[in-house]
Amino acid sequence: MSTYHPLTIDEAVSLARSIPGHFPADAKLACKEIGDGNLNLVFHITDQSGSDKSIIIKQALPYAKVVGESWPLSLDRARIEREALQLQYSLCPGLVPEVYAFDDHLAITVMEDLSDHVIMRKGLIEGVSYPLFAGHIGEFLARTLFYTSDLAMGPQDKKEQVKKFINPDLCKITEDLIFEDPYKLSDNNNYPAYLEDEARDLRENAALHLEVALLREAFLTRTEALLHGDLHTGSIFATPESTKVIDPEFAYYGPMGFDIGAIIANLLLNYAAQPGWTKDEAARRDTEQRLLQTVSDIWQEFEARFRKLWNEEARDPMSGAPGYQDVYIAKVLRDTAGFAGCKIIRRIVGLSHVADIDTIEDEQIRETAQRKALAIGKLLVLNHRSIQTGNDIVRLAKQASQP
Ligand code: SR1
Ligand code: MG
Repeated sequence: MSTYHPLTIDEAVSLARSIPGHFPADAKLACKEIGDGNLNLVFHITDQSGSDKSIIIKQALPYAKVVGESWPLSLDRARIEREALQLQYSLCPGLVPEVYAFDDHLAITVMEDLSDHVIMRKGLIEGVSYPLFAGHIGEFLARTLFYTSDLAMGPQDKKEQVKKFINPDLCKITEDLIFEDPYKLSDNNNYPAYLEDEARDLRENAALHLEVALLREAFLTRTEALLHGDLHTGSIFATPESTKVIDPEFAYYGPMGFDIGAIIANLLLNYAAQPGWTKDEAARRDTEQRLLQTVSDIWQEFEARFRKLWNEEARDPMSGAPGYQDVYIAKVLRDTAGFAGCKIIRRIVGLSHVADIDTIEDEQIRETAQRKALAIGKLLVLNHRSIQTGNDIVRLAKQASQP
């Protein structure tokens, strides 16, 4: 049995060589550690002798890289991530990388290299448009959420699956960074002095605290489906034609709207950041409109597919009860809006930000984008319980953007 230690570059190359049937025996392998996330090492291994074969080896570190060894994290998250990837691949093979091998003792997953794709956050910042994205992510969300829920699984099998995806360390990160820290004084928070008025409002706004408490309760208690758990645009590799969802290390059983809200939040963060990236006013308005349309399309694509799966595949004996589907979907939509709001707020004042906003060079434009994002986030959280259509989310985003 291998004992856990962070792999060296040479060890990563040997491991790559040992994967049956992947690289030719005489391959000249090159390896780079390319992890730019918060929690893991990522080795990119390529064959320099012309076979065009390549792989990714991802290894969990026993602590959060972004903070250091003072923030320990369980290595079991690598097993959880790998099992979630395999399950998601079985449900959506075109939308998830293939797992080739793994070693749970070393907290390692060997998987398909997607470097012909670009991290979607980077693509969006560069102005790339993704016309097929709403359909792709709607498909991913509908299938992964439906097939892992009580609607599609027998209650016994589902509970067995819930056990496998208990993920306390990673859930604690979410609980702290999304549902707690932004609403109190915390060393984890990170925002410029000029946003102190906004931060104070987040700490003192009682109406906001009630809505966040309700959303937090849903996150803590509702085992609706196996979530990706961190579905932001940095967890998606994309081209205009293709979408691949990666990094489900935060996977756990929770409320469906948490995943849908995550992706919508990140599109809205990019929307708020547009004045920093698209200088021509007409082009900027087009891009903003396209982003808002994508938000609305994602909900529609999800809802249409989820309803179809429900009508054709549901095994829950009560799933045909008149009105049940509509009530269920209305709840998922309200959660989607509320979680989207929470996720926007944390990316402005919390520990971990987004490049869409933080890398805007002009401080005045950056500040305006931050304030716009916070206004959108707060409106979504405060109004989430009265959201009735996907377009209501877009309406609130536009309303928050009025000067
Ligand atoms: C300490 S980890 C900070 C953030 O990075 C991940 O992508 C999650 O969003 C987490 O909240
Ligand atoms: Mg990640």
